[in-house]
Amino acid sequence: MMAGVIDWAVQTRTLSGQSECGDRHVVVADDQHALVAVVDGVGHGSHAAAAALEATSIIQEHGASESLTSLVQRCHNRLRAGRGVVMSLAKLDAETRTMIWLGVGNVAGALRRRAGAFSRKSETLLLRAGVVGKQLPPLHTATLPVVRGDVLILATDGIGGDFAESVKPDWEPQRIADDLAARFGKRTDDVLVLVARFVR
Ligand SMILES: [Mn+2]
Repeated sequence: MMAGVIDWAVQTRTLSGQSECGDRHVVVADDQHALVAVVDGVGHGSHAAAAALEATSIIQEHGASESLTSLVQRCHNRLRAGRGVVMSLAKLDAETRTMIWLGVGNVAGALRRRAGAFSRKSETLLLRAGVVGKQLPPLHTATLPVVRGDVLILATDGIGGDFAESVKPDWEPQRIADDLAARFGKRTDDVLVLVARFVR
Protein backbone atom coordinates (compact mmCIF):
# COMPACT_ATOMS: atom_id res chain seq x y z
CA MET A 1 0.00 0.00 0.00
CA MET A 2 1.13 3.54 -0.67
CA ALA A 3 2.19 5.53 2.41
CA GLY A 4 4.05 8.79 1.78
CA VAL A 5 7.49 8.02 0.37
CA ILE A 6 7.05 4.25 0.27
CA ASP A 7 4.89 1.54 -1.26
CA TRP A 8 4.88 -1.35 1.19
CA ALA A 9 3.43 -4.74 2.03
CA VAL A 10 3.80 -7.42 4.65
CA GLN A 11 3.36 -11.18 4.79
CA THR A 12 3.08 -12.93 8.13
CA ARG A 13 2.34 -16.40 9.44
CA THR A 14 1.84 -17.53 13.01
CA LEU A 15 3.62 -20.66 14.19
CA SER A 16 1.31 -23.63 14.01
CA GLY A 17 -0.32 -24.32 17.39
CA GLN A 18 0.07 -20.74 18.68
CA SER A 19 -2.83 -18.30 18.77
CA GLU A 20 -0.72 -15.15 18.71
CA CYS A 21 2.19 -14.11 16.53
CA GLY A 22 5.34 -12.83 18.24
CA ASP A 23 6.44 -11.00 15.11
CA ARG A 24 5.06 -7.51 14.49
CA HIS A 25 5.75 -4.56 12.21
CA VAL A 26 5.32 -0.78 12.28
CA VAL A 27 5.17 1.74 9.45
CA VAL A 28 5.08 5.48 10.15
CA ALA A 29 5.20 7.50 6.93
CA ASP A 30 4.56 10.97 5.55
CA ASP A 31 5.50 12.95 2.42
CA GLN A 32 9.15 13.23 3.44
CA HIS A 33 9.99 10.29 5.66
CA ALA A 34 9.16 6.71 6.37
CA LEU A 35 10.05 4.68 9.43
CA VAL A 36 9.66 0.93 9.19
CA ALA A 37 10.42 -1.56 11.93
CA VAL A 38 10.07 -5.30 12.43
CA VAL A 39 10.07 -6.76 15.95
CA ASP A 40 10.34 -10.40 17.07
CA GLY A 41 9.38 -11.13 20.68
CA VAL A 42 11.77 -13.63 22.27
CA GLY A 43 10.08 -17.02 22.53
CA HIS A 44 6.59 -17.83 21.22
CA GLY A 45 2.94 -17.34 22.12
CA SER A 46 1.29 -14.67 24.25
CA HIS A 47 4.37 -13.46 26.17
CA ALA A 48 6.34 -12.93 22.99
CA ALA A 49 3.32 -11.27 21.37
CA ALA A 50 2.80 -8.89 24.31
CA ALA A 51 6.45 -7.79 24.31
CA ALA A 52 6.40 -7.26 20.55
CA LEU A 53 3.17 -5.25 20.82
CA GLU A 54 4.65 -3.04 23.51
CA ALA A 55 7.72 -2.35 21.37
CA THR A 56 5.74 -1.58 18.22
CA SER A 57 3.40 0.72 20.19
CA ILE A 58 6.39 2.71 21.45
CA ILE A 59 7.83 2.96 17.94
CA GLN A 60 4.43 3.98 16.53
CA GLU A 61 4.05 6.71 19.13
CA HIS A 62 7.57 8.17 19.01
CA GLY A 63 8.87 7.10 15.62
CA ALA A 64 8.16 10.32 13.75
CA SER A 65 10.12 12.52 16.15
CA GLU A 66 12.93 10.39 17.58
CA SER A 67 16.17 8.94 16.24
CA LEU A 68 16.46 5.19 15.77
CA THR A 69 18.89 4.89 18.66
CA SER A 70 16.51 6.79 20.95
CA LEU A 71 13.65 4.51 19.93
CA VAL A 72 15.65 1.37 20.68
CA GLN A 73 16.78 2.79 24.00
CA ARG A 74 13.21 3.73 24.89
CA CYS A 75 12.00 0.21 24.07
CA HIS A 76 14.87 -1.25 26.10
CA ASN A 77 13.89 0.79 29.16
CA ARG A 78 10.26 -0.27 28.91
CA LEU A 79 10.80 -3.99 28.21
CA ARG A 80 13.04 -4.97 31.10
CA ALA A 81 10.36 -7.05 32.86
CA GLY A 82 9.98 -9.75 30.20
CA ARG A 83 12.24 -11.75 27.90
CA GLY A 84 12.70 -8.86 25.52
CA VAL A 85 12.57 -8.51 21.76
CA VAL A 86 14.90 -8.29 18.80
CA MET A 87 14.26 -5.61 16.20
CA SER A 88 15.49 -3.88 13.07
CA LEU A 89 14.45 -0.37 12.07
CA ALA A 90 15.00 1.83 9.02
CA LYS A 91 14.25 5.47 8.33
CA LEU A 92 14.01 6.80 4.77
CA ASP A 93 14.40 10.51 4.08
CA ALA A 94 13.21 11.84 0.71
CA GLU A 95 14.99 15.17 1.08
CA THR A 96 18.48 13.78 1.66
CA ARG A 97 17.70 10.58 -0.31
CA THR A 98 19.21 8.46 2.40
CA MET A 99 18.23 5.53 4.54
CA ILE A 100 19.44 5.05 8.12
CA TRP A 101 19.11 1.59 9.62
CA LEU A 102 19.88 -0.29 12.79
CA GLY A 103 19.38 -3.85 14.00
CA VAL A 104 19.63 -5.49 17.42
CA GLY A 105 19.38 -9.27 17.33
CA ASN A 106 18.49 -11.26 14.25
CA VAL A 107 15.78 -9.46 12.22
CA ALA A 108 17.46 -9.47 8.82
CA GLY A 109 17.61 -6.31 6.74
CA ALA A 110 18.46 -5.96 3.07
CA LEU A 111 18.28 -3.13 0.57
CA ARG A 112 17.73 -4.55 -2.90
CA ARG A 113 18.81 -2.00 -5.47
CA ARG A 114 16.70 -0.95 -8.42
CA ALA A 115 18.11 -2.60 -11.52
CA GLY A 116 21.13 -0.71 -12.83
CA ALA A 117 21.14 1.95 -10.11
CA PHE A 118 24.28 0.86 -8.26
CA SER A 119 27.14 -1.53 -8.96
CA ARG A 120 26.22 -3.60 -5.90
CA LYS A 121 22.88 -5.37 -6.24
CA SER A 122 22.08 -5.29 -2.55
CA GLU A 123 23.23 -4.05 0.83
CA THR A 124 22.84 -5.98 4.07
CA LEU A 125 22.09 -4.57 7.50
CA LEU A 126 24.85 -5.26 10.01
CA LEU A 127 23.11 -6.95 12.95
CA ARG A 128 24.50 -6.49 16.43
CA ALA A 129 24.05 -9.27 18.95
CA GLY A 130 21.74 -8.42 21.81
CA VAL A 131 18.17 -8.37 23.08
CA VAL A 132 16.21 -5.16 23.54
CA GLY A 133 15.04 -5.15 27.18
CA LYS A 134 17.91 -7.40 28.31
CA GLN A 135 21.27 -6.64 26.80
CA LEU A 136 21.81 -3.75 24.41
CA PRO A 137 24.89 -3.62 22.18
CA PRO A 138 26.45 -0.24 21.35
CA LEU A 139 23.89 1.37 19.02
CA HIS A 140 25.52 2.47 15.78
CA THR A 141 23.33 3.32 12.80
CA ALA A 142 24.52 3.02 9.20
CA THR A 143 23.46 5.42 6.43
CA LEU A 144 23.06 4.56 2.74
CA PRO A 145 22.06 6.59 -0.32
CA VAL A 146 18.74 5.48 -1.85
CA VAL A 147 17.12 6.05 -5.23
CA ARG A 148 13.53 5.70 -6.38
CA GLY A 149 12.78 2.04 -6.88
CA ASP A 150 15.15 0.65 -4.26
CA VAL A 151 13.47 -2.02 -2.13
CA LEU A 152 13.98 -2.53 1.59
CA ILE A 153 13.25 -5.95 3.10
CA LEU A 154 13.06 -6.64 6.84
CA ALA A 155 12.47 -10.27 7.84
CA THR A 156 12.34 -12.12 11.14
CA ASP A 157 14.34 -15.30 11.66
CA GLY A 158 11.33 -17.30 10.49
CA ILE A 159 12.74 -16.45 7.07
CA GLY A 160 15.85 -18.56 6.55
CA GLY A 161 18.65 -18.16 4.07
CA ASP A 162 20.25 -15.48 1.99
CA PHE A 163 17.29 -14.00 0.16
CA ALA A 164 18.42 -10.54 -0.91
CA GLU A 165 19.96 -11.29 -4.30
CA SER A 166 16.95 -13.35 -5.37
CA VAL A 167 14.48 -10.49 -4.86
CA LYS A 168 13.04 -9.03 -8.07
CA PRO A 169 13.11 -5.28 -7.33
CA ASP A 170 10.52 -4.42 -9.99
CA TRP A 171 7.84 -6.74 -8.53
CA GLU A 172 5.00 -5.31 -6.45
CA PRO A 173 5.91 -5.30 -2.73
CA GLN A 174 3.13 -7.77 -1.86
CA ARG A 175 4.34 -10.22 -4.48
CA ILE A 176 7.91 -9.95 -3.16
CA ALA A 177 6.75 -10.52 0.44
CA ASP A 178 4.54 -13.48 -0.49
CA ASP A 179 7.30 -15.01 -2.59
CA LEU A 180 9.93 -14.71 0.16
CA ALA A 181 7.59 -16.22 2.77
CA ALA A 182 6.79 -19.10 0.41
CA ARG A 183 10.38 -19.84 -0.56
CA PHE A 184 12.25 -19.10 2.68
CA GLY A 185 9.62 -19.34 5.45
CA LYS A 186 10.26 -21.90 8.18
CA ARG A 187 7.50 -24.08 9.66
CA THR A 188 9.17 -23.99 13.08
CA ASP A 189 8.76 -20.28 13.88
CA ASP A 190 6.57 -17.25 13.36
CA VAL A 191 7.29 -15.57 10.03
CA LEU A 192 7.12 -11.89 9.13
CA VAL A 193 8.56 -10.22 6.06
CA LEU A 194 8.05 -6.55 5.30
CA VAL A 195 8.85 -5.05 1.89
CA ALA A 196 9.02 -1.30 1.25
CA ARG A 197 9.84 0.33 -2.08
CA PHE A 198 11.15 3.90 -2.05
CA VAL A 199 8.89 5.76 -4.49
CA ARG A 200 10.26 9.33 -4.39
MN1 LIG B 1 11.49 -15.81 15.44
